[in-house]
Amino acid sequence: MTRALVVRSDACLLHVPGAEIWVGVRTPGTEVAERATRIETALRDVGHRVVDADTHDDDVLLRVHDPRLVEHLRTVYARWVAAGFPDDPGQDRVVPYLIPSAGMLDGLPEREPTAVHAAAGRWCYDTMTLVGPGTWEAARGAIDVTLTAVDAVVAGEPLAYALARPPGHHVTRAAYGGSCYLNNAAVAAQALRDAGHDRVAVVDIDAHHGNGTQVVFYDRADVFYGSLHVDPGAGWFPHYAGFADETGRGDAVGTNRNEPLAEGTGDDGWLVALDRIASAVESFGASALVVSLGVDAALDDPESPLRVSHDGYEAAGRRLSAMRVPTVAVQEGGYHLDTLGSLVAATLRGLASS
Ligand code: SP5
Ligand code: ZN
Repeated sequence: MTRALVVRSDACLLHVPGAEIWVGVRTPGTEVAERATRIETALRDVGHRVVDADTHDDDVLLRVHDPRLVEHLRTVYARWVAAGFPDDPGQDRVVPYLIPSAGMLDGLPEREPTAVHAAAGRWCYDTMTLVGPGTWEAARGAIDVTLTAVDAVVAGEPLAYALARPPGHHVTRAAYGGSCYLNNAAVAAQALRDAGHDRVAVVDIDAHHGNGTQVVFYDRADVFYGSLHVDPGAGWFPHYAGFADETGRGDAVGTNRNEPLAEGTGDDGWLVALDRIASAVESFGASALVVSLGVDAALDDPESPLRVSHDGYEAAGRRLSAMRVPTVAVQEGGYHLDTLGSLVAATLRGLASS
């Protein structure tokens, strides 16, 4: 079997979500550090080469994200602590209480709020994505992991896997959420563009629609985004994006492709949808590929109902490897600790097959 280059970082373990506030209830966080250690162990066990990330500057990051979002994430936890929230009212994580909606503002300018508890909702769109003491270091470390994987592919490696954590595909240019803080896959795609690939594709096989990556590139005819995911119209996160009629804007119409899938779809339907996306990418003519590799579509995953098997993930990897373009796979979701390592290994086995 061909080995992939796996890039990891200790920094990615520093984010401890602590909790997710769901419908107002504090529930245990699902995007835990053990996800990354389980995946790393599984990939070492099957003989992949594992390297530590190199540090990278903010250049590509600031081409994908609003600099104010990046500055907010860099500083908000210290501001939260300085304002005393861990003691009064007893909240040790940054969590919004007011998120300004388009309807609230009705065209008024979106101001920069003075209070940190208001700023918490200026840049975050849900209550599930808390910021704690190591969140910034981990999210920024995931960018270093991702850019190191891109460097390897640009230097001639056919397949590099970024063991990025926290994940990223729900982050837009200026708003984070969905257990994500910085959009690793979007940064990978932009870095591949900057390295001279004229057309880059992102194929997102996470169970959820990557609304962040979609909108980052929605007006861009040079980056194709394709996703298969559980139908947001059937009541699934991210609820407001991921519909089949979202195809891109302006001269980018046709460079966005969504395949929303019914609950319980299983391997066959999932792979047919992936094949449609892969064929669209081949017509687009991408010379480099980013795979948003979430394994939460799997049978046992607690966060989605798509019921995809290990064989399904391996077959998905094979279909994508048949494109025969340099590939950066970036970790997204996947929450069932006992199987997510073997699911990632199965996908990489497929991705490394041609
Ligand atoms: C990267 C990724 O896979 N993000 C997925 C975020 C979707 N979270 C939606 C959560 C919906 C409510 N789940 C209840 C769990 C309560 N802890
Ligand atoms: Zn997901």
